Amino acid sequence: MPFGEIVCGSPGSGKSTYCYGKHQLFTALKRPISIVNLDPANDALSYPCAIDISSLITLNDVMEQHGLGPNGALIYCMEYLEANFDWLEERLQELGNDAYVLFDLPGQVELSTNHESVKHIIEKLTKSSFRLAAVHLCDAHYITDASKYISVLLLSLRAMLQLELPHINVLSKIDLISQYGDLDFNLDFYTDVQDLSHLQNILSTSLSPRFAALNMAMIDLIEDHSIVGFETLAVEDKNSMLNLTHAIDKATGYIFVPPPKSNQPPGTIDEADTGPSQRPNTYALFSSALGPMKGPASDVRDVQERWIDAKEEWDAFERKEWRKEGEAVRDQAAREQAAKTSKIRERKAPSTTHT
Ligand SMILES: Nc1nc2c(ncn2[C@@H]2O[C@H](COP(=O)(O)OP(=O)(O)OP(=O)(O)O)[C@@H](O)[C@H]2O)c(=O)[nH]1
Ligand SMILES: [Mg+2]
Repeated sequence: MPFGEIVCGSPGSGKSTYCYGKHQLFTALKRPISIVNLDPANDALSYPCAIDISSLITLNDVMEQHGLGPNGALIYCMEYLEANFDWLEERLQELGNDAYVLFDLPGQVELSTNHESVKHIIEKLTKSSFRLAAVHLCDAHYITDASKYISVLLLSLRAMLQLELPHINVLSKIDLISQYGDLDFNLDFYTDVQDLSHLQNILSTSLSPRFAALNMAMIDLIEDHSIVGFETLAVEDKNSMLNLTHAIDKATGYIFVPPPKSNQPPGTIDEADTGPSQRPNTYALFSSALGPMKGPASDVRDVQERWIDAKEEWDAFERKEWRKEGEAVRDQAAREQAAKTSKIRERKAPSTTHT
């Protein structure tokens, strides 16, 4: 059964970068992964792309032929894809039953909040046995402003209601958050969507009373449904990517069974007790849907410490670790080179004694 993620969110929230980061991570973990580009305006793809909507239709052609602007043309492209779903289905079938597919959507939010084409495409994918989760990226800097945070909550809620999939909201680019000044609350207030009435004081000082009241009414609505929460993401941070992967695997029920000879992280299980073909499978259970969330970045307080409270110290620590790793790689390369040179000398030795 193929699994996948519908990667959606506002323009520039980091969707394509996330797809590329996940491709690199999964390739290193030997997990299957394919990316489908569904953004017809994405003409400089940064990642290896298995299926590209541009092979079916391009934004420029639609703009020229139908006299549309870029946004209208994009909607047309999505409707065209929906009408030609068999084109997509045929290519997805070629990826096989074990495929794990990321669908990189365009940034126009209406595609995941009110326009029907993406919803219908998802329904068709689900019918064709895909197990999908929606991964909705929101730029983390919005949480630095109370009223923008409310907009993000509403947008996330709207996308959840529209797409009707297991839904993971993500505050992306969390590594940049400290650039935007101090947060009014700890990060877990925003990720867990805790008692939002605390926002009231901030809103009443920054907005006219009428709009503050409107915001409070929207807060009540969000709290009544209490279904919005957020993961965090810093795409270049391996722990952050692994933690998000775990949350998504939990949502879809995906269990990864690595190839029999692959290594598992040290200390996962007692290697002496299990044969090689059993080992990775046991690890797979621990590391996927059934396993508890654990490890660095699995607790939002760790994320707060890494990117907000002690960012400079952690940055300095990581630089030091990278330097050490770099030196170890250089030393290893020098040792290998020295070993090679001495072997060559040994091989050459008999001919020099003859001369
Ligand atoms: N620091 C940092 N920058 C990021 C991260 N994710 C994305 N970016 C940057 O954000 C910018 C936009 O990223 P994209 O991946 O193009 O965003 P997108 O959502 O695909 O954009 P559209 O397709 O135009 O909607 C790029 O400059 C990325 O390098 C992150 O986790 N941390
Ligand atoms: Mg993109």
